[in-house]
Amino acid sequence: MSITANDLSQLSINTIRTLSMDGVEAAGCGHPGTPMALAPVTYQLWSEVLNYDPASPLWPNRDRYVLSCGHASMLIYSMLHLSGVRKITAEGKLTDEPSVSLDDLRNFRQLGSATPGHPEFGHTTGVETTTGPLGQGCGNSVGMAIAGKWLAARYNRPDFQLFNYNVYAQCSDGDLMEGVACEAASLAGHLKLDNLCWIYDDNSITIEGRTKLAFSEDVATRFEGLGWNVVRVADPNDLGALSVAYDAFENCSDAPTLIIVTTVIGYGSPNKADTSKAHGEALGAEEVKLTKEAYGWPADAQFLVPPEVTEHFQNTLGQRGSEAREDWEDLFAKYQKAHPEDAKDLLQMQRRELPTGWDTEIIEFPADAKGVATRNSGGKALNAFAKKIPWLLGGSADLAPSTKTLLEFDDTGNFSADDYAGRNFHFGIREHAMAAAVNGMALSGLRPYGATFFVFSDYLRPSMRLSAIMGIPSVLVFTHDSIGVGEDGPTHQPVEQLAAARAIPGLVVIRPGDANESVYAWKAALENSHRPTAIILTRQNLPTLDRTKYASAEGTLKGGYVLSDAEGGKPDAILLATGSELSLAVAAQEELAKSGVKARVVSLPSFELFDEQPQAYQDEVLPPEITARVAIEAGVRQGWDRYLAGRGAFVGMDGFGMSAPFEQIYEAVGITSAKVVEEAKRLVGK
Ligand SMILES: Cc1ncc(C[n+]2csc(CCOP(=O)(O)OP(=O)(O)O)c2C)c(N)n1
Ligand SMILES: [Mg+2]
Repeated sequence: MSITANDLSQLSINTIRTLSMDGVEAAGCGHPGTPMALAPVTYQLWSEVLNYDPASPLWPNRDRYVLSCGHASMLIYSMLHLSGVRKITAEGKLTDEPSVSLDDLRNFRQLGSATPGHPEFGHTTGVETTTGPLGQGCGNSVGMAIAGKWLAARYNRPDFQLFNYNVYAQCSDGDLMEGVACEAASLAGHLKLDNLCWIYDDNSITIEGRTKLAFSEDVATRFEGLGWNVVRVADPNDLGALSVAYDAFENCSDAPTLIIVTTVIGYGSPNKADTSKAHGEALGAEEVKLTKEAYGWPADAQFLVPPEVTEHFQNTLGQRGSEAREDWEDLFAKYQKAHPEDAKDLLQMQRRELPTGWDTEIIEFPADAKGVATRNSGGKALNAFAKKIPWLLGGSADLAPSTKTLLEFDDTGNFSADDYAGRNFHFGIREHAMAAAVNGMALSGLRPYGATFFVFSDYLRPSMRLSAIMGIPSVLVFTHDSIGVGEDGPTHQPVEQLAAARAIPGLVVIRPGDANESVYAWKAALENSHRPTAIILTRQNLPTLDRTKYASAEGTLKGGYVLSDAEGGKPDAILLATGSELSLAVAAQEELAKSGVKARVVSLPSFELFDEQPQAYQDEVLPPEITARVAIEAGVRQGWDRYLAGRGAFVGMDGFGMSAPFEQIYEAVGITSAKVVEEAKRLVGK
């Protein structure tokens, strides 16, 4: 087929293609071939289908566009540039500047540009989620579609169709090979999310070569089996066929849609058969020239944007989007009058605020030596806060009876295909898709949580990491947090997961030491409007400390605090502990006192929160001159040394646990108050 730029569509498509080629060429790296092939698919979506106003990129009922194959980032950057999406500052101010300028395209992958190697949420306006790790965008899109359904069910009223947006995700072979996308697709099919459309770039090629090397399943049949509506487009350059496919999505009302588009990577390039050229590599000046000639493009022009093209996007996407957005704003103004409370909720959600007074009543647990598992107290805290925060919602990966994360008050309901207003989610045994969907929900203004056993945090770690990169308020509740799991044995006993979670920059990890600390752990998580939180809770009972004798659990908000000081306030030694080991420290303190060793107990539920306190406070809690320190935690030592003043001791795990009643395991691995006493005495020379 010869390509001539004889109409606006073709001109626009070739502009997307050549911009992508030029961007990758300038950077000297990137993936040019995929944007070149997908240009018509994306062009047709943006110009004819997407309800999106480039002049108001955060309009709440906008359609969401996710580029799950984030390696094709020049595609989204070209679209953002050509459609004139305006930049929103870090403070949330809409500006007249472009989100992606021509200079940004020229500076693809360079320091400070709006065009990093993979699309980054919060960095480039119009990027709805950070993608690059294949499969994640697919998972996020399911969360966004869930959020759309939930918002519609909760906030739409007769005559007020506030929410009816669609979510479109472009995905590649790699996306569909990844487990997370399959889990997410299974969930989406089950939930009949008809507002979700994935557009699959079926180009039969990945980095190592033809997909037949490793991928021979029938994707269409798989997705039909998952309950999806599957549509095929044989030629991506057939805009009519693409229109028919997008119509088929819009007309399908009981399932998500997969549009399988058969494409040829590096379309138009004379060396398109050379797969390495299309993957992770610039085409090279000569081939760029030849390809531009094949497109009927001035061979030597670079970053050429014909003014008709930007105008064309204004007249299509821009026009349609601004009308839809203005209609919506009129509707919302009326809604504010008719349903002021609901409107207030929606505005607060957009600003990531919580309802006034959400934290005025903090539940309290009375002192109790027998105590309660923090999963139970955490569940009570969650319920108490959720009563005040209508958009705090979530669920578990089939473990709610164990994670205690069910919302149990009136009007919560189960989120299902029959009731999109439910606040209790059943994610199924799909931890990874759960966390990816939770991210998508958080990106849509909700305050979502997902829950599972802590040991299975490894199954969802990539999504947890992305929540931290994006700075979004996803909450993960991890119960069964240590060898305290007991009889289930080492496969179910997290040992290295605390260190691993703490290693993720920006993720706040909180392991409360008793019931009252678990309440403040939730409070801290909810206050984290711009970063994710992992709350780590026990299966076994922990004594509820007598807070008239010990310091207030509110210290949890500072990450660490002096729970119980040595008599006279001049300790010989400091005992630091988190979670279930806090009571061991308290017992050791009493024991040490009998031998004349004055010990201070520091509860350190969150390294991250503690480390961001003023140095003076940190020194007050951990005076630098007191170097006789013992840390106690039923996990590996990694990460603890910075609190041990160079010579302190660590009482914890250096291998895996075992299957037995938990008290016996603690004895067997030597995490006991006797061991703490022994180490403290050794350090103070007694
Ligand atoms: C989880 C994950 N694994 C590996 C990679 C590295 N990677 C980038 S693109 C790619 C595969 C490219 O093939 P495909 O997904 O079909 O995209 P196409 O090249 O066809 O655009 C791989 C393995 C990645 N980005 N994410
Ligand atoms: Mg491919």
